[in-house]
Amino acid sequence: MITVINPHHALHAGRREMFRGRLVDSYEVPDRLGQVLDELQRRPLGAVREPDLDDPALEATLLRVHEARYLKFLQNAWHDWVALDPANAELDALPSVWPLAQRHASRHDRETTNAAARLGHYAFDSGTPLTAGTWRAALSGAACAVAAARAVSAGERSAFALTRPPGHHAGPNFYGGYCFINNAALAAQVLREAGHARVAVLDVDYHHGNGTQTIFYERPDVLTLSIHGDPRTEYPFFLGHADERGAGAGEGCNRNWPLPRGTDLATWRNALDQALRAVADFRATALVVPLGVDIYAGDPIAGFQLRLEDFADVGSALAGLQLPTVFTFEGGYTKTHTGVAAVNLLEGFERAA
Ligand code: OKP
Ligand code: ZN
Repeated sequence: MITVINPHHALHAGRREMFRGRLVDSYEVPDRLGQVLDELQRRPLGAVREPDLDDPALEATLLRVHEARYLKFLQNAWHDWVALDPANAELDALPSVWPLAQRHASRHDRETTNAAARLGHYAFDSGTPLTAGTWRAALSGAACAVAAARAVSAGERSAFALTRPPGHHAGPNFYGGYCFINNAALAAQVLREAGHARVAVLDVDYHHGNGTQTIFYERPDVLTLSIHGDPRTEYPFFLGHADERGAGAGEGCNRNWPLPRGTDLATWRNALDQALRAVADFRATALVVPLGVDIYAGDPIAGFQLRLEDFADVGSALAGLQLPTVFTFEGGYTKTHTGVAAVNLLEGFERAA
């Protein structure tokens, strides 16, 4: 398995996020990636490369997944935030006002010119700090996902896009949940364009992959599956129910397995087996796995009960599909076990592949 690492990930280092009425220290910190890299150096799985950052094809791929207006917003958001008030340079950008969805309550077709208010047009939470280096870090991360997918379409059995910020909560025109650009969706899109007629995305992060689901909701060529904490009680709350099955041409091409807080390996594995069957029934020829290891029992912001020794079994079950596979690094927030959990899963995959 090759690993494509984001050399600029640390340019994105949010300081504080809003959580239930207070600003708390960011959970999504550069050390998360450092932990995975350290563990990969202890237990190597293959070559670790950097992506080509001036790949001329990257922009076209980005535009297949995200709206041009959204990407422009992201690219300029920090500059506009500081232009509003030079003192903002010392502060992470967080939204604090949103257009309402209720009937007649707000215009959605007009974008405010106030840079602070504009954040509310694109962000779905106030827990996702946007910083001076966010765009560069996220763009380099996108290059990692694209490079990993290209390697796999060129014949590698598997590749790991080791990048942050994560991506699975980012939609066609929205950010949130620490995510700005949807790396898993980019990987799926690249695999499609490389000739894989049907691609499956199987999201194992604790949190529903709402961004990925939204991006592909009406597409019949990408099957999106997510196993996650039940949105009735768990973030991101407003999507991820079992009855969301896709729409239009994509009807039947989305499946969700919401599970209660406290779910242990046995129940979680049962959902995984159903998801694996769905991938096989779809006759996917390539697989993308948004790899969130916040399903680990020790995670500080999640609620499943998988133990570190369970992760290898998850990896080997994924390998059982025998598909070219791209992993993208998503959640996982412990200060000490994020690397072990991730590499346990990847090693389990490699051993069984
Ligand atoms: C991103 B990914 C903690 C509140 C949780 C957002 C969680 C985003 C998870 N203070 N806020 O799916 O791991
Ligand atoms: Zn998560």
